[in-house]
Amino acid sequence: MQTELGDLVEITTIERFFLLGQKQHPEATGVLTNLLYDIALAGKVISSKTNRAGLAEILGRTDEINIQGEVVQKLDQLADLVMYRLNDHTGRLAAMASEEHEDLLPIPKKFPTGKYILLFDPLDGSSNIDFNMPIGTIFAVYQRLTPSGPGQLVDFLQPGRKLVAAGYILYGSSTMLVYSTGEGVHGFTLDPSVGEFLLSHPFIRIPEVPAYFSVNLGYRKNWSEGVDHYTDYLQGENREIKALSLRYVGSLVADFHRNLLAGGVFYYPADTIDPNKPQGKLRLLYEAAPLAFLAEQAGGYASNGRMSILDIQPETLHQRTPLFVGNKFLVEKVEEYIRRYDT
Ligand code: FDP
Repeated sequence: MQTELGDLVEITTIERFFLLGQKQHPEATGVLTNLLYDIALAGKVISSKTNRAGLAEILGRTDEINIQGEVVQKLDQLADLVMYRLNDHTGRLAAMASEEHEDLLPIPKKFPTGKYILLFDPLDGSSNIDFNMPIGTIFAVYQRLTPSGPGQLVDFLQPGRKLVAAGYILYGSSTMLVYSTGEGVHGFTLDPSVGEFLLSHPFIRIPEVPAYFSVNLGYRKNWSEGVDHYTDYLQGENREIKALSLRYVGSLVADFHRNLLAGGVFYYPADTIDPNKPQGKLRLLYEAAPLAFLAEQAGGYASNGRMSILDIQPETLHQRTPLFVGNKFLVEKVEEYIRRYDT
């Protein structure tokens, strides 16, 4: 009995943890804390829908094509709507942007606007949905730049350095929420029996000795010389490092999460596959910047091969970028290779 009570005392819910964080900042108004809690709630709703996807017969494709030219999954639409609806009326946001929509998502006129803006990729890795593999939601929060009224495009075109908070919810063998507000990276696991995220991974640091590299090797012949040589380096060919093991789920959140906990590097380089996508596939604002923020907070680094992802000034809402993210020395190494081999 005593042990059970002892265990209970050790339990830190996500709400309690957010509040503890807020207390460190006497100037805080609680708006960000509540916004994070709204996002966590959206994560719980999406998690429950994701787990029941097969049962509820909501798997499968719709006929719609999104602005990235990809077929929209039903679960994508659902996650997108949940994120929007749980955040549209709270008065905490000036506007939102979703990877699924070409334009900004305004706050309905009947609701007040607030001081933050939220970007999200509602269901990343959605080509994995039909195969019961991990998928995730990525989110990014910035302070608005315009003084008041509905949020404008300029509020969204901010470099990752300006992020106030970022994180993801991973729907895997368990559901986890991992986030940072610039004071370390913290992970919570959803306990389905109590319906709450509980602190399971406080102050995550990327292990110094990396274990994995994660990349779609199937595209190798379409990469630059620098990235090709870098891949040899990761495989220990010049004996500078011990060969890393390859793991690639093809779900960015899952691949990132594994390397965050085990050490390693994920990359999706520029390639020559599609002349319309010379910068690779991933989006700067919805995917690369929030994960770069988390990586740096965990002692790692993210680059586009030439500069820090967090220093890139976005020009458009949906711009793409090559991404190399993980252990700092591994990501700096690719910058070295690209400088040496790619003009
Ligand atoms: P998906 O198309 O399944 O949504 O950016 C989307 C993403 O998945 C990432 O989650 C993933 O890392 C990447 O694309 C996988 O792309 P490839 O299939 O080209 O490897």
